[in-house]
This record gives sequence, C-alpha cells and structure tokens, in this order.
Amino acid sequence: MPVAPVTYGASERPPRGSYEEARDDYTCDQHWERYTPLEHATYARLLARQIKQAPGQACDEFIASVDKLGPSDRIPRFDAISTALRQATGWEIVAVPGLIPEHAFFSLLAERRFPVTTWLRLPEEFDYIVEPDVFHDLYGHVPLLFDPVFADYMQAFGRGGLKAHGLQALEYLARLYWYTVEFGLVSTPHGLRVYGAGVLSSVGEIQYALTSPKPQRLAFDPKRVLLTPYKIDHYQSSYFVVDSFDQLFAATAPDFAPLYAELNGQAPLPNDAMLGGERSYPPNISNPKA
Ligand code: HBI
Ligand code: FE
Repeated sequence: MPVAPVTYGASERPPRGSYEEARDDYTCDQHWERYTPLEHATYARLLARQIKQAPGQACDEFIASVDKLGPSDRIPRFDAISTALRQATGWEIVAVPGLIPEHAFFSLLAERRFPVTTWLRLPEEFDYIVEPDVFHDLYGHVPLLFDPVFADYMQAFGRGGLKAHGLQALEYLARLYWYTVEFGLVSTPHGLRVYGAGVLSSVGEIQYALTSPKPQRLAFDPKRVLLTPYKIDHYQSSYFVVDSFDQLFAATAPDFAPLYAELNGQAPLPNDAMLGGERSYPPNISNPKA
C-alpha cells in the first residue's frame, strides 16, 4: 500500500530540502499562498538590488526579458510566468523542492520544463547562498528561456544529459552547464556581458567577472570546458566567453559520445592557468556606475 505523501497545511511549508511533497518526477506544487510577507519583501529587495546591476553588465537578451518575471514586489506565481513563457518559446517552469538528481533534471530540460526551487533564502543569507533558491532560479535562469536560441540550447543540453547519463559522462556535462548556463560570458561590440545565471544573480560576482584582473576569460571551446574543473563556493578563476548563443547551440549540436571517448582518461586542465596558445579576453574597463 503506497504511503500517502505527507501534506502540509495552507500556511506551513515543509522544512527546506524535504522532498515529501514531490512527485515521482521530483516536481511539486509552488504553494504560493504559503509565502510570508517577509519572504515577499526579501525577494523584492533581492530583485531591486540585482536589477540595478543589469544595465551594461547583463547581456541584451536578459535585459529584454527580465520584466517578464512579473511584479517586482512579491515572489511571482510560476504558472503566470509559464503562460508567457509557453507562448514565447514553448518552455514552462515547474516547481521543485530543491536540487534534484541529474537524471530527473535533464529529463525536465529535455521536455522544456525548467525546475524552479520553491523556497527562498533567509534574510541572513541575503548576500550569498550555496544552493539555488527561488531568486537564483527565477532571476538567474528564467529570463533567458524567453530567448529562442538559448531556449533551444537548454533543451539540447537536457537531451545531451540523458545521453551522457548512459555514458558515465555526467561530470563533463556538469562542467559544460557550469561554464555556460551558470557562469557564461558573451563578447559583444560593447565589451563582455554576462549570461550565466550564477553570475547574474550574485551581488558581487557580476562586477568581478567583467572587470577584475584576477580571473582568466577564455574563448569557449567544448574540449577545454569539459576538462576544466570548477569551484562551487568561490568566484571563478576562469570564465568562458562565447561570441553568441548561436555559437553555443552549434557547439552542442554534434553527438558528444566521440568527444567523451577522446577525453576519457585525460587529466583535468588548470582553471587558474592558461595553456600554451590560449589567450584571455581583457576585462571590461571598470563599469562606470551604470
Ligand atoms: N537540480 N533543481 C535543480 N537545479 C539545478 O540547477 C540542478 C539540479 N540538479 C543537478 C544540477 N543542477 C547539476 O548537476 C547540473 O550540472 C546538471
Ligand atoms: Fe542555477
């Protein structure tokens, strides 16, 4: 007799990281009614602060779509965003209780369903949080799903992830996700811009990624990315720069299986040093307070 899932009352939310209300595909309901006034206010403060950083630093495609998240004074309703998103690129967002296993994650992306965490960081976590919360997922990831080419890339990534799963190549794909979807930069005629969600949603890293002399900014190359480890709780020592989302999509179009076979067993490459012949993009001139 299957155990009935635990249900919580309208006002109380399961503790962070509990998956009792998740369905088999790890999705759950958002339960928008459970958010407290403090949570709405925290989200509004995060958004107001981060959106100030967008002009001159976030890529044009992000700027063009960030308003589609809806009202800025409260946590948006996922189904309201999905209505607009379906019309734009056939994507929708689905609620999840937090990080979900790779296979479930890739399966959702392959179906054009982006998993968005339901819980929001606490006020004391305002400046930094390791795990993705609803602000990181909505503000960092969702606006670019309105861009047709990036939307195609994300679905291709999901499909690639399902294939990689069988080939024990998840570590390679996690690096591709990390250095593009989470921490990617794009080169434009006006200088470098950010498209990676982890940078867009970070109060300090967006300026660092674009203007600090410390990190290296390497031309995006699938082999280099797949062999370069990353750090999850520091600013990055390396960022990878694409010329366009078309280039990103084209790079992931071919079947990666031969690439995995070629790289298998090769030692990781340094994320804090350049290889012979590599060049680093110069940082942007310090961003005049936009
Ligand atoms: N789960 N909810 C959620 N969000 C993510 O960004 C996420 C995940 N599970 C796995 C994962 N990301 C990474 O391992 C990706 O590289 C696949
Ligand atoms: Fe993310």
